Amino acid sequence: MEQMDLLLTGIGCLATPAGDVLRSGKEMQEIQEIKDAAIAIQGGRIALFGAEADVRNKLKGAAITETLDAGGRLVTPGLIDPHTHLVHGGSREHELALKRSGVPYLTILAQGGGILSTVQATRASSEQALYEKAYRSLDTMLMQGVTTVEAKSGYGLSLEEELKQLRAAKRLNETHPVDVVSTFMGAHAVPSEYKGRTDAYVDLVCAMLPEVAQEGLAEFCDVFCEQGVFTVAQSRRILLEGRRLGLMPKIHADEIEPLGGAELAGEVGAISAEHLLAASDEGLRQLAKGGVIPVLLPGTSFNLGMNKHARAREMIDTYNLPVALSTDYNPGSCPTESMQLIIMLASLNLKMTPEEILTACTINAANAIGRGRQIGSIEIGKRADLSLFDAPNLAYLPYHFGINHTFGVIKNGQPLVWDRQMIYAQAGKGESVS
Ligand code: IZC
Ligand code: ZN
Repeated sequence: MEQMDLLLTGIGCLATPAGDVLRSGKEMQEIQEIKDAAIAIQGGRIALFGAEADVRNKLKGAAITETLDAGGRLVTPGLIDPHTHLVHGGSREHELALKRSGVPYLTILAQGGGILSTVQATRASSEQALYEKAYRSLDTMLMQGVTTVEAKSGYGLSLEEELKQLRAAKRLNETHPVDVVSTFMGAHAVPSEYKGRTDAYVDLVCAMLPEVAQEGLAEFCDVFCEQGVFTVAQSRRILLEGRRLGLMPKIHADEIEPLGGAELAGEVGAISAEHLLAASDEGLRQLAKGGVIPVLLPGTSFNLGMNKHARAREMIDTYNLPVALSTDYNPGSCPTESMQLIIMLASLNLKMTPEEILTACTINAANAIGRGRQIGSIEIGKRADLSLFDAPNLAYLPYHFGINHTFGVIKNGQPLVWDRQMIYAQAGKGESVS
């Protein structure tokens, strides 16, 4: 312990999942809480943490480059958002009145709006414009305490246009301090030029996969398996072909209709299955059997005005599943970058406890994007990704709602946000947008 880059002192409450690996069922409730704590960081990683008196004792004689006082605040692992449609052109507020008058999400899509409206706007945007728009969203996420996000393509729906979105995401990962993990989702909708010829479009998606894989532009392959979009058989074809080429399957499953997406997730060994509002009992059993992580998106059901919610309590209590949470940030069904809103909705509508919610937004979210060994908990050797909240304890986050609690964010040991101000211009990975 001869030298430390950063010592974070004065932590009123340090809260982290108690284990550094995926947490299932009852384990989700197990949170390690340390009062009056400190964290020592070296080389971007957590070197030491615990009660401040103990940490200081162990550091006796060590040179400490910088010390920051957390001022008695709550410190958690950096939040992780494992399901977003980050990179896209335009917005869809023109559909708001239609939506509020009761026209269903899938009807708007079938009429050529919804996702297809964003496809038009994305195709009309340059890679640079997509990059700049998403960069600002990443800033918003960072200010919410988020340090890693997953980003899906799926608004290009042709090889070139999908690659454009994926390249923008790759550059975001290289230049924005928030880490961006990419998913190819060519099977997000059937583009209008393939209307009525879904199987031909599935052929095209399968033909896109080799280039996506060879260029290393995505780690995962996702499909919107839903009534009127892609069937279970079509989804299976795409996910298996992706898997063969090294892209791990993910699936938008049983969001609106119980098609059997959850069962398919278990069958193909998907890393995660998303939404699951309509998943059957058998589907939930197959998730548990296949080791699939259910990623729940309560912002989407909230914003679509659905009075139905994913069965989080049963998933945790009965099926012993490792639930994760995410925003689903997208311009249609969930236009918000706010993980803190999701934390509130997970409490209100999914009846998850504050401890389960933290687990779902950190270690389980990390595992849903294949990063469970590097991030998602405060453990010696893990990356020093930390969020500081103006809150006395964990339960305060879902309790005091509608505001941003984030006081500070540390990423790879670098303070990016402090005293509610973005300070990362000097600390970022490289170039900034302007
Ligand atoms: O743009 O509507 N559900 N895909 C599946 C979405 C929502 C995103 C969108
Ligand atoms: Zn989605």
